[in-house]
Amino acid sequence: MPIHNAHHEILFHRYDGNPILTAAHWPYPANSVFNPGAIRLADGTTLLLCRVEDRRGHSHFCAARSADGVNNWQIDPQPTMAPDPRLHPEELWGIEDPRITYAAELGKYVVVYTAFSWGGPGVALAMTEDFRHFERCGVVMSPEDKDAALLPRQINGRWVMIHRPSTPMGAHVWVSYSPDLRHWGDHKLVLRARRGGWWDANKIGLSPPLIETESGWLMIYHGVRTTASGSLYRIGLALFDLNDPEVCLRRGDTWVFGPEADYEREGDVDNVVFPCGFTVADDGDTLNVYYGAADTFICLATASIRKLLDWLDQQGRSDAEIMPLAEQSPPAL
Ligand code: BMA
Repeated sequence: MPIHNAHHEILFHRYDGNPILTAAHWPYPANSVFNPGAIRLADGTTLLLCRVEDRRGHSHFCAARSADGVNNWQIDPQPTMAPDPRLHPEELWGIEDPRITYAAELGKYVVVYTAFSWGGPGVALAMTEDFRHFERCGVVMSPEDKDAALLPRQINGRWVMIHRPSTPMGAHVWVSYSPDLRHWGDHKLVLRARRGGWWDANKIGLSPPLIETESGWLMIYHGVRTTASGSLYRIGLALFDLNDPEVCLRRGDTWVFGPEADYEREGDVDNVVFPCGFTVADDGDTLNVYYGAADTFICLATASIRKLLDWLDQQGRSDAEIMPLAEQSPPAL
């Protein structure tokens, strides 16, 4: 018996062969593989920088390469980037959830990831040209902060980072700027978690890096709903001004992708879909979204960028329309 009501537009299509990568594929012992960063290399190869969790509970990164982004993954025989707590104490309990951006101005890939330190999870940054050697810049956003990615180019002479600090006021999405990728400032809150019963109440975060489109920077973000039986991680959409990523042009009210398949419903952490990477196919419109399912598997879903933008155009509202509602205080007792 089908359990999911289909009276909503289906924007993301799961690949039939999901999950595409599991710990069973790994050439060395691993507990789980999930939340991969993704990028297409110059020769068209898709590279996934997979988060691999070992049986201590600590994560590292391992690269998997495929010509078509779906099959025949060549997995590095050893960890590609392992935590290095001796030189980088911030990586004491592992490195997690990489987001990759190609910075053409530098001719380098920039990997922004969560470094799990004694002080909590913070945002760290490393650069690479080949996904074999990594130049670490250390912590760029101190704990507690995660879900960060760099924009692919400078805006008005500054690098731009989207990230998600957590405070007692909730976990919201911020933007920060840097002249050199090392010193960050001019922090601004750009997308607030809603409150109350919303699917994206209290805690949201960037999922993959922002996607540059004609209409603006398309953001795929996750919202976390806390329920009596745990958290539900779902995905929503927002759009930001191309020249000023502080300006939210549209935001959808409903989630567009959430845990439904068995491999998303059940795993080490049930009911999680968590994309950290995307690639765009040669047609310039098909988005391949790589996501962690239930903190256990790596899966693929596709979407049309045009349809996502159309949906935001029709169903989305501007920040000014949404936020007064989110700001409403609870009624006085
Ligand atoms: C988030 C991140 C993700 C993880 C998710 C669900 O806070 O830590 O790495 O996939 O929780 O456990």
